[in-house]
Amino acid sequence: MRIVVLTGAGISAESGVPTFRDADGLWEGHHIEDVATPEAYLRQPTAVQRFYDARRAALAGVEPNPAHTALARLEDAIGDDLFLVTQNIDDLHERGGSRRVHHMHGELLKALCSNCGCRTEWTGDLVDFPPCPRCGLPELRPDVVWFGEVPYGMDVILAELEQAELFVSIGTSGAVYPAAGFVQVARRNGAATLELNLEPSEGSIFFRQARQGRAGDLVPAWVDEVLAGLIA
Ligand code: BV8
Ligand code: ZN
Repeated sequence: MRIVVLTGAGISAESGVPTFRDADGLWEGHHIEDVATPEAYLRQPTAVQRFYDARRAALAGVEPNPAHTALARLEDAIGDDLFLVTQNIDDLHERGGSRRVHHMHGELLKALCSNCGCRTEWTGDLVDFPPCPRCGLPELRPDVVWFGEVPYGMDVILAELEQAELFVSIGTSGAVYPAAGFVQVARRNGAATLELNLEPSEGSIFFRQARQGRAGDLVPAWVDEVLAGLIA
């Protein structure tokens, strides 16, 4: 069975990564949508770099939780029949053991050069605008997709959604597009749909099945069911 799993900030909440809903979506009094935009970066590059430097540094203090490791177990069992796409820019899926993770909104641990397009692993700060390892210009920005920018690999994601027999959404509020529209694409292609979330999301009505609770409980239980089904 081909399964597409979409995750959001809720899957990392129990690891201690704040969700966008937490703190009412504010960062230092800024609406996140105001900080996470190309316009904000042009207007106040240092503030935006500090926003991401703080989130990058915080990764050292968090660990994957049972929801992350359960998805890695599922990948071990069904291999490429699982397509894991995340809106999260943290590295907890990979540290939880997942090998194939599609970061549609980018990754905190990568830097992108606005001048030459070079993409490089990055663990430190960018607020001092260090030189790009390829072109040498101080044009490195966080390798994340800001509001108004095109998410990464939409063609790959849409192709996977077209072949999915089951679409599962975990820990997302369904407030941000195009991710919030994936359930409709999957349904149009005849897939079964399941939402695992603390509360009904904005798109909950589009899911055939929805279970409320903490991802750390719901995801391992759901994966056990799937694996049992495989054995049955
Ligand atoms: C684009 C990276 C064109 C940076 C992010 C008007 C109508 C519709 C759309 C738009 C519109 N105006 C503008 C748009 C488009 C815009 C958009 O959707 N805006 C919203 C605000 C209306 N989208 C864009 O700009 C996108 N680009 O559209 O380009 C295009 C389109 C299609 C094809 C080609 C081109 C780009 C959007 C990406 C922006 N970057 N992140 C960064 O991280 O700083 S978005 C960011 O916010 C996240 O990545 C994520 O996507 C979103 C936050 O949502 P969630 O992850 O769901 O988190 P949230 O806190 O909201 O919810 C957490 C959920 O978990 C809750 O439901 C909670 O109940 C649950 N939960 C909590 N704890 C637990 C739990 N569940 C289980 N267990 C728990 N323990
Ligand atoms: Zn460069």
